[in-house]
Amino acid sequence: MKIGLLALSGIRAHDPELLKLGLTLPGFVDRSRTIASLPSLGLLYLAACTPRGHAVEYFEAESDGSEPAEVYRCDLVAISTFSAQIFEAYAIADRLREAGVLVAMGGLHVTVLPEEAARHADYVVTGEGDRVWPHVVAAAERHEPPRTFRASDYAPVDTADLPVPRYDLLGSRPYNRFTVQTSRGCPWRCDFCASNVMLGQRYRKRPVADIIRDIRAIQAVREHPFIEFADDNTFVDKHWGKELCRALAPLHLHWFTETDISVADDPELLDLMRVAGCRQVLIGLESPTASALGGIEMRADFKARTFGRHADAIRRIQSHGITVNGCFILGLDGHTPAVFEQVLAFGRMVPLYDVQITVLTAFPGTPLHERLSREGRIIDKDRWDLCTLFDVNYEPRGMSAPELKAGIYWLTERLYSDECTAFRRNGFFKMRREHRSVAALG
Ligand code: B12
Repeated sequence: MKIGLLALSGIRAHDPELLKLGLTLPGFVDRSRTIASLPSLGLLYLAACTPRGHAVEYFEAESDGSEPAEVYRCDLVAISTFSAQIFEAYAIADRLREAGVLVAMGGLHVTVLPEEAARHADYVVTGEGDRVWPHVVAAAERHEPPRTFRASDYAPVDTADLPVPRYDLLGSRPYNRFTVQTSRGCPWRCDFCASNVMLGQRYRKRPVADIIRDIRAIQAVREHPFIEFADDNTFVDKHWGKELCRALAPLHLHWFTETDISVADDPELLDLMRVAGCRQVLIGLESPTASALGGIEMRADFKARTFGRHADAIRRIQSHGITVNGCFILGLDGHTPAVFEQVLAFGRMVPLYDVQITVLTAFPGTPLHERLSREGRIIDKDRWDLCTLFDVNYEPRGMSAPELKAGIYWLTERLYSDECTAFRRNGFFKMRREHRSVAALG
């Protein structure tokens, strides 16, 4: 068979006011451009798990949501789904099926809503696709009738036995970053987190040698790749994290990852990360006030417990030459309209190199979605396309939805202003210089 893998990448946001502001604010737009073009690692894994004897090709949907003409030459097309692009994905799937092409859908969104997806796809897959995919391919070969495959019905995925994602299929597409997974899952259970729906399983690290093997496969197709670790929380295990950094150092890479604030507690790890090429860590600070954090992380109240250490932890990480992208969620139940001033004050006091503000978003399958639905606080039910992290689609508790939107516009203009950005960037360079002088004296 000829199998097509179809990714729908890019960034999504609908609020016209925010888009207008975004277009005029350099800091904001630069970041969007940087992250918008990443290949779909999930599909590259599927390619690697495809049984021999089939031709596999990777495609990206066009920026207007249409599919490239070549996918119609495939016998089977695999589509990977996120909520924000799900209606575009369903429309493409409908067109393909009408033209006689078999369609398989998997990924985060359809894992939560397989019945919805089954109206648009021949084969729907819930959970991690690695083990299930060969069975889907076999079903398509035999033209079996539509059905849903659940990863939980197959042997669990062993992260110590993952193949090399088929980076070679990306050809010369202009990706500015390549994704690699070092681990799957996160020990924390934040009520808003959309990744957890996939990862009902425990936090699983990969063997360091496999990670290096995968990076070498990227280097074989791109000379100086910037690596983005597509993890939920990379440095949970500090001992393993150090081993990983020691192995990365000789590769002379630059990389980015998402992790939690506890990396700041281990200066040796921070040193090793810098030497290994870590350029930025993205950390969910979530709120500039402690009161709004209570209960958000449902296992051990991690976010509330670590709140008091944020400013100091950011200083420690950045003084090691690693920039921090601190993320705030606006509209948590504990937030009042004062939160916008409070985030700005934090941004003017603690020089985060990058700062990200997003709207509280009820992704399907999350405890947050369940709670807001129960409380009748979702504004447009089933508008998954609004799950962008930038569009307001719920009634906040401590303010009205229009107040939340207005506050975000107000904060966006100020937080990403030239003046505020310069303060944050200069602050980072100053911290790094001071740390170097102290280290030199020591
Ligand atoms: C890299 C990344 C991106 C890249 C994606 C590149 C791409 N083409 O895929 C970019 C930067 C483009 C991106 C954009 C966005 N992202 Co993003 N992103 C991630 C991130 C950090 C890693 C994803 C990843 O690579 N995972 C590793 C792979 C191996 O896992 P996977 O994709 O789940 O694939 C496995 C299974 O799902 C399954 N599978 C997947 N697809 C298929 C298909 C078939 C047929 C089968 C059988 C199986 C299968 O098998 C795979 C292997 O086990 C996640 C966080 C996370 N940890 O997941 C957020 C995340 C996916 N993003 C998120 C969001 C909100 C967005 C944006 C809406 C942001 C915005 N405003 O624009 C956009 C949406 C883009 C879009 N077009 O819809 C949310 C999505 C939640 C949801 N329910 O949709 C996440 C979970 C972050 C979060 N916690 O909130 N993102």
